[in-house]
Amino acid sequence: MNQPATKAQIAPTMDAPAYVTHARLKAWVAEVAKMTKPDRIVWCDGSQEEYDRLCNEMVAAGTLIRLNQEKRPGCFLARSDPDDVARMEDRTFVCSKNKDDAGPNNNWMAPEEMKATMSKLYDGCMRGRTMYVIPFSMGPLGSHIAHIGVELTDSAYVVASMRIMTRIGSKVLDILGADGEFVPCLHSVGMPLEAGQKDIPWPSSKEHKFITHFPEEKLIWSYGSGYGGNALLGKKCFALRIASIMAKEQGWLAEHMLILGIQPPNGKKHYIAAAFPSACGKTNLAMLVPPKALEGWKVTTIGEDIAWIKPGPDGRLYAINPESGAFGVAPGTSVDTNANCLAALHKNTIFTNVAMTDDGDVWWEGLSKEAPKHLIDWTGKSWTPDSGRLAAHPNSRFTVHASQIPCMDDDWENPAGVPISAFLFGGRRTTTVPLVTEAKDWKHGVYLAATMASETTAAIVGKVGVVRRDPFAMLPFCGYHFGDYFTHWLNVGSKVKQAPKIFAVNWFRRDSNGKFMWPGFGDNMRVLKWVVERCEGKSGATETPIGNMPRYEDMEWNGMSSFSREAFDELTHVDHDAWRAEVKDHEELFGKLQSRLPAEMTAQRQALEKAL
Ligand code: O2Y
Ligand code: MN
Repeated sequence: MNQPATKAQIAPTMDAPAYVTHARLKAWVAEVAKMTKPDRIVWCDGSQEEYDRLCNEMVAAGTLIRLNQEKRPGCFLARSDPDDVARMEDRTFVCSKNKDDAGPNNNWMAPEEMKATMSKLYDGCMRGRTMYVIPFSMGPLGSHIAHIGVELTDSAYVVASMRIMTRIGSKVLDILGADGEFVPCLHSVGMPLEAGQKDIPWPSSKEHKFITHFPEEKLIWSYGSGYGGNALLGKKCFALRIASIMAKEQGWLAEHMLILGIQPPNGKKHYIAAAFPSACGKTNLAMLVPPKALEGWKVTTIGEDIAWIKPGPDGRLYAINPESGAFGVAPGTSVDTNANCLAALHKNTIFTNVAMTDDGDVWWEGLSKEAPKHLIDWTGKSWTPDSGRLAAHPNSRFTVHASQIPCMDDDWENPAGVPISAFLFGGRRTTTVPLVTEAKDWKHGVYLAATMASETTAAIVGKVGVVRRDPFAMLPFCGYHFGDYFTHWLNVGSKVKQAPKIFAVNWFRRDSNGKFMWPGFGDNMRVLKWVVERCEGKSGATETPIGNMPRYEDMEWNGMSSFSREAFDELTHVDHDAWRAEVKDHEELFGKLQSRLPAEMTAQRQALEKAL
């Protein structure tokens, strides 16, 4: 007997809008819909109307809270599930056909096995929900350095965030045409709604979480989390893990780097790309305000998290920011630490897991010296300063469009990219690593970057404050074997005509009392000035076993005259015993990568050992 179909039984329309001409894309969307069984499919056009409609729907559903529109026009607050607050490195996999290709730096599972496991989870996972199709461009539309992806997701929060973080919608389909290349990205929060089941503000699977990459197919599958890099698949999954593989195959670089412009007074502008592990103040450095005493020096921002870098026709390396927004850590952001960023957050910003004031504004630790007398904390509970817990989650975030950041460089959307003069590599190191070291040459620079380490922070799930080797700040993001990655960097340097200079920095060294030895923030400009002058062959340095370093007289001390020569000597001191232990640790890292470690890295290590 024929039963009347319930809503949940009605097959979603498989038909793409008439303007979609890409047969492979339409077939993939239909195939995913058949597996995930959404109630409806929405092709995102990327318009303001669409964004507003989704935000209104999310407010009605309790996913977003509209903030005080006088204080923060166009701003919203999202509170995630308390178990879904950060990237999950232990649930992130690179599923290459050959296990060795993923390297010891990645979790691995055979692609068929992972697909079998996840296909079961995906089966019917979008029941009761909408599947959104988000065509997106990583990089300025039509740039020869940019690449296109399409994300299928059942999260409206992801759509709204992707519209800030990337260029999305119909204009991307125009570029894709009928048969352009795109990276397919599938995401589900992993919580189907059975007939009549009420939704919750932040759906995410309690039991199963996977963030997976298939290098040979250039395919991304993510399941179970709605948060940040786990769900906005253009960011870490595509722009770093998959793009790093594409970059190796095609002869370019996809890096975890900010890009900033430095304009000396009456001088030529230089662009510097800088790699730092998660939550090491990258956003602050990218938007640095130079101290008043360095009059005439200007800093502008191209990007604050990721750089795609390709060789240009003149033999230099050119970089774009593949993103169009910032998904930055809120705690610690203040008018003192990052005035540019704070200014950007006054409108059209999605805040996630920060605290809310009684008048519908936002607050987080570090925003003001004194906390408000009463707040609603990131979990939605009443909070007072004596509550004994943080009001904002330490990994709470803002999502803001780059165009709102006052210090964006005029060329931040230049499709040709900007030429890179220097690479900086930095970590959070309490001891041993001096303020700044210049590599002797490209190969030595690759060694410095390959052996960098940092103390872990709240950006990832796990232990905080543990020193871990984080080569190129890419440990969680390199989509293939680190040994091959070092080889790729060595190759790029040998091919370009004008390789950028390479520097290592550490803003976080402490003295024997545990006090930071360097003020950081705006005063980092003094280091950048020395870097730029070294690029121009203008400033001096002294040679040490670990590289070239500025002498006291090579640095600009105007406005900071109380910083003594002795303090600088301590900050740049090379403790040979500590460095010998450091080299042992390099050896341990290299031991893990032995099967594919380029001989040059061993040669560099031996040379350093000898010099010490
Ligand atoms: O992606 C997340 O969920 C948080 S981690 C993050 C966010 C923005 C930029 N960088 C990072 C990072 O971990 O490096
Ligand atoms: Mn990052």
